[in-house]
Amino acid sequence: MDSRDKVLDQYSSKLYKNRKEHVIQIEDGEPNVIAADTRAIPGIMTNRGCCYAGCKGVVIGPLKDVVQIVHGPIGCSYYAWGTRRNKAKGDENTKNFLEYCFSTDMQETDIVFGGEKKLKKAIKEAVEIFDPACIMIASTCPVGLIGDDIHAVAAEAEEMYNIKVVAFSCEGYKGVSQSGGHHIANNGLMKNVIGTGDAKPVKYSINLLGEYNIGGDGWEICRVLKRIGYNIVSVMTGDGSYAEMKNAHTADLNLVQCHRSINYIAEMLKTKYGTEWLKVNFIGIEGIKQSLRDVASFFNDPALTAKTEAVIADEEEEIAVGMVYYKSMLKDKTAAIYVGGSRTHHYINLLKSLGVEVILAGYEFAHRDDYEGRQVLPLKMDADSKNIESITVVKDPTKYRTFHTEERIKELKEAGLPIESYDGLWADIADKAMITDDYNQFETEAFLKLLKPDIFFSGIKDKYIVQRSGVPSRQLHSYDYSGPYAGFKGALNFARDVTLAVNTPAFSLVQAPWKSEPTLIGNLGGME
Ligand code: CFM
Repeated sequence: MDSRDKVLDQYSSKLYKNRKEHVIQIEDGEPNVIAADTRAIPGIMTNRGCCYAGCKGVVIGPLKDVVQIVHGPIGCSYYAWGTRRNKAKGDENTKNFLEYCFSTDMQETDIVFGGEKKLKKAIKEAVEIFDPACIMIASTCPVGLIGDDIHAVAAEAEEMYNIKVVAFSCEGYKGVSQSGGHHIANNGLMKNVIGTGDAKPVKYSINLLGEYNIGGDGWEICRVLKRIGYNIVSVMTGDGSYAEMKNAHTADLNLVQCHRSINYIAEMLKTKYGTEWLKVNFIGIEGIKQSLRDVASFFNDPALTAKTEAVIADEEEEIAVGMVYYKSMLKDKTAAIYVGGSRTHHYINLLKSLGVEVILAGYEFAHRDDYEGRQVLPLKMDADSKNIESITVVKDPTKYRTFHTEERIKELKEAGLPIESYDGLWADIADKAMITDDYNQFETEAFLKLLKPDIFFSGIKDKYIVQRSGVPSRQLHSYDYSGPYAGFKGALNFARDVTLAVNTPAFSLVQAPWKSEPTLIGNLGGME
């Protein structure tokens, strides 16, 4: 029996039928179809978050100059407060509200009699105290259940205070994971923010999409892009702002880092404003180099191309000695990576360049296109995906502008530039790797025992369980207070952290408690 069967065999037949579609072992050259973006099974400890987490926590959360009011009981706000390391800095022109936690603190009486009054009061207070240019409202489960009309409240407040007020109906129960919240956030930003600014286009301008500045990743990527000579119009949304995002439609090109959370905006920007998008990966040396070269090929200016090569050579040289050392310390190691919907793929490349092979990988909430590539699109709609609003945009009559002609784009695509394309995880995962979609605690532990990776990359939920069983772990959602991990310098930070984790003697001294102690103690009928 192989590892996959050994794990799945422990399920009841009903569970087996469901999970067998979500757990596959990669076979080189095979289509490798996987089931994804379906409901988690009640009772199974899934690692997913909710729709509100995807909207407020992930996509709109990092917008620093926006007062974000969570309309719901206080627990939802507290949970979202400062738990994701999306760093941001304010300056003399940009306010930064990220350290605050705004909530309407709904109580039972509000649930019974309605919470709109409380929301209006919260907006009034926020305007009086903080004077923001934009307020965003994110609703949590009870709001959807009792039917507060947050959109009407937003429209009224917008008029009353003459500021932008955008409401997101991202109740936690919508959709099957936080992925639905990404989509709702993308729609809201597209309808209400992007395209409302009046800045003029600047030369070689770029939006960086799906980069949330975890541990300072976005700052490091922008440093390199600016060194080459690009103008960053907006970053969506790490260290991002309402002020910048309004003018995102003026960029020449969109770079998509996290495909899962923001591909909707990338597509809509193309349709509405004519901006092409390129899939990039700024994690891992080969990925960064390829991405920078792809961007240079898009602009096709000899001076920019030469500067790209000079910056690559310079940045690479700076980290070369360190990378050789860390590579020697990590030779022939194996890893498992379980993250949300994008990072698993991004980090394979970086680990490969350090000589580490990923043998076990998983996503919490990715869709089939994140695994198999966008050629599987469009996917069949089911009841849950229909529950998430999907909007259609049309060409903007005045702001639509294309950088290249259609023929030129066709040529660039034929030359291999990933314009509007993404090959998914399968493009880089090793043959025989084990993949689990919507991974759960039971499978995590079972596969760790069987496959014994040298290091496990995941999040806070499983970190300590894994470490107690003797396998070192690094958090890939938050970077365990370290980072940045993106860009050239980030790769070196990552290599250092992984080397320290894998080579620390502590984990070889750990013995899982269940190996030496009984897991159940009790007595039966008075007998010991
Ligand atoms: Fe995109 Fe993200 Fe991720 Fe994600 Fe997330 Fe995240 Fe993630 Mo945690 S936007 S899909 S919803 S890269 S918060 S910064 S690390 S699960 S893999």
